[in-house]
Amino acid sequence: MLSKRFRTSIVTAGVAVLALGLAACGGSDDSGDSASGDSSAAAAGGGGDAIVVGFSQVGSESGWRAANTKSIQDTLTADAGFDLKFSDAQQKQENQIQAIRSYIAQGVDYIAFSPVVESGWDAVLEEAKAANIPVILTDRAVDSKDTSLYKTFIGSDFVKEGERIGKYVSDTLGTEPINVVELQGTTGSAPANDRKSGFADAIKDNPNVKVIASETGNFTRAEGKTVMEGFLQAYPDIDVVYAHNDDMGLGAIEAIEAAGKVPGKDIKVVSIDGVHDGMVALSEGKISYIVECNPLLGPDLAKIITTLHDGGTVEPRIVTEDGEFNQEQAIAALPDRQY
Ligand code: GYE
Repeated sequence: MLSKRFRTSIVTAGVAVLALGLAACGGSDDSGDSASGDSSAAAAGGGGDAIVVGFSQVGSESGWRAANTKSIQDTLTADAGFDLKFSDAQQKQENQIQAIRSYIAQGVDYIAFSPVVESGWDAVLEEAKAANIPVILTDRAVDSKDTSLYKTFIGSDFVKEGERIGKYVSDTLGTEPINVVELQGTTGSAPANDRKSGFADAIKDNPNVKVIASETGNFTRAEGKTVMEGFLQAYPDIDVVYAHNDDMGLGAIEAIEAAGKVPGKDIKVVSIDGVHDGMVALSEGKISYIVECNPLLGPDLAKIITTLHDGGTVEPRIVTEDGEFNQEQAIAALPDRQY
């Protein structure tokens, strides 16, 4: 019961943050230029014309990504007034750059994308700006210094996610000396960089918690399993696996079981996301703790685009709210989970 109330308040808070983000800047000017207005063909029509949105997705590496894609495709529909062009970059930056260039060439009204890595976007974003096509970052950040290259960045605070899981590890598991291995997300991606640094920061004052190895598993179950197999061979004394997402944690569980050990007992697993399979593993005690990362960004993205289309402006950073779960809370939450 308690956990249900907790969830409700999180959802409410998430909506409030977004509402504030959109409403607070109705008349004000963010650092962007006037790109949202005149160049878009659909804006001139006044009614009826679909808003053309080009969306470049990272790939289909995880359960989180599948839920995120579904949310975007289910929301930006023809019925809702959108013409969505969607492409999957298969975790390759060059594919995303190519997709964005093609959206620019097609003269779409808006470009949205979830950047696979943080760096290397300035040139293509400048091309979008020169073509007067507003860009919206969803889920992951870019490290571009010129923030006028995009209208807003909507998504979770990944540093905070890393801190929250680090606090759990330090406070709950780190009451005695523990050896931690870390499965990092895609190298150079915002969630991998931030979840690593947030975690490191949260455990730094606890001398019991030692990270003995840290490698990328590229956010996939298969690579999480392979990297964990290597860790198990190299280190006989692993106490905790910190996986940057549930899928890599689930891969690690397969490796732990194949090595004849019991996940949740011999080796504890903690992860980030809260996707269905992760929550099931948590409810079974195979994962010990999950910090949530909400993938359902479609409705917020639609709201941002319609706000811009109506001539409004949006906050440059919109943070989605996330919960966290132990076993009991996972059991209570599972029946109502949307992903
Ligand atoms: O945690 C992971 C996915 O960018 C927040 O990407 C997203 C991450 C998510 O592959 O499962």
